[in-house]
Amino acid sequence: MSYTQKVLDQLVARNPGEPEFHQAAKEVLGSLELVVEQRPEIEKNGLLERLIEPERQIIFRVPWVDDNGIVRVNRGFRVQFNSAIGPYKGGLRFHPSVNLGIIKFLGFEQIFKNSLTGLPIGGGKGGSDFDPKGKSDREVMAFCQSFMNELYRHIGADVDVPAGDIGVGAREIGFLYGQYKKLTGNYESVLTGKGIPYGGSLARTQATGYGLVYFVNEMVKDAGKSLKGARVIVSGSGNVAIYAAEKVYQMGGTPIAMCDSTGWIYDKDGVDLDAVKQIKEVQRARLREYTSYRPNAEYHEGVGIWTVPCDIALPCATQNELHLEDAKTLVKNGCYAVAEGANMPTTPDAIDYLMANGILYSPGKASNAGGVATSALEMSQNAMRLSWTFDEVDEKLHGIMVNIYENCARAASNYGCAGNLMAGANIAGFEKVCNAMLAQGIV
Ligand code: NDP
Ligand code: 2IT
Repeated sequence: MSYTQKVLDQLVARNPGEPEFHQAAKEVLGSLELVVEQRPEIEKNGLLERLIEPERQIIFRVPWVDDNGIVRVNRGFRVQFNSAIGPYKGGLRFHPSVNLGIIKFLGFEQIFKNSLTGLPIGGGKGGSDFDPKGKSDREVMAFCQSFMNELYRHIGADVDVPAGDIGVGAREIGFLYGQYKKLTGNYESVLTGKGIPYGGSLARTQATGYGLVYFVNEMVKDAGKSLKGARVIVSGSGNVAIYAAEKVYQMGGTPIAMCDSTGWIYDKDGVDLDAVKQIKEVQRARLREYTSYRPNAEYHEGVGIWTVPCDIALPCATQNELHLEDAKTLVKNGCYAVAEGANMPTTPDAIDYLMANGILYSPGKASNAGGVATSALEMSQNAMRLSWTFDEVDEKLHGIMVNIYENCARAASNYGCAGNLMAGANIAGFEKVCNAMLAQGIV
């Protein structure tokens, strides 16, 4: 049995009930077969066994009081996965589906993503099963303060720097930051995605979505295609989806469908992003409101967004949202590229199908890395006590995404699987972490 398979079997046996973590690990280790064959020092140093085991996992109680005076208790997580190349870095997710396995899959992916950015950040992730939907601002603040009452002792500007993810945006980061400062008295770069008046970076809000489309631009250009005139499905309607759709317009394409967790819209003339921002960012309402802004658009309850014929599909909502049947429908309808804005949105059998049918495919750890890369730029600006203009940050982001694309494409060619960006991303992301771990000894 191969070394990677042995490590994977151990992982599954020792981490029962964590299917998303198994899925993420299987994909990465599957891509590393050739690398470990060529470099025996990896097995000799137990490197993969160490890589798949988080350095530290913190699980804590988060009690808070709701607007009716009822005591509520949620569970908080922070998984500090790997600090070989820098302080732990990764978002916080607040969603009722959050559990340890989900946070571990996200933290594991984050190791390789952060490495791909070329910046000195390690991998971590955290969150809670708290559901911000339908909560008042006061309830969200009470929750965030209680969450930070425990988290603060585990994080720090040079230790671990959380940020946003699903359910955690500028509002939550503000409450978390205020409580951290209250508890420690330190005004430091302990969170990213902060508001502009208190140390946030311009273009961080846009960064994941914009970065995704910069990446797609490189990928389709290499295949002799263009975003100009492309009809694009962007699933989700949160932070990543909105700014991916905005950049698609800027590059000459048209986003025609978006969704939330209750339904999807199809607007054949192009989605009205001002309406989507108003509904999702300002009102925090459901996307079904969209037809009151655009009466000619369609709204459908439930799943089905992938049935809309398109040239390019950008899954930007959540894990395992694009299944084999969806992949078949996309291919049948003439879609030629699928690029992930979300983390692990495409199921493994759907990825296989897309690649087998010659569809351009990019994994989230490469194409959505612009968000965390810009978080690292926020850390740099904070450390220097200055702030760059929007254009300065955006230009750096663009350069980083072009680099990531080139590095993934090159790694794939070097290992005999040209065009396979999934393998390329896993290998290129792994190499830097691997070399740092080897240099630092058995720790
Ligand atoms: P948001 O909370 O801003 O938005 C999430 C969006 O996805 C919402 O529209 C939400 O709908 C929708 N959604 C969530 N679950 C489902 C579901 N089961 N089916 C359909 N739609 C769903 O989160 P982000 O935009 O920040 O994150 C989206 C994805 O991108 C996640 O996978 C995240 O890990 C990843 N990511 C985020 C980065 C960032 O910088 N924010 C960076 C890199 C990756 P509803 O409004 O109904 O909840
Ligand atoms: O998945 C991700 O890369 C994020 N949610 C962003 C993490 C960050 O630290 O900006």
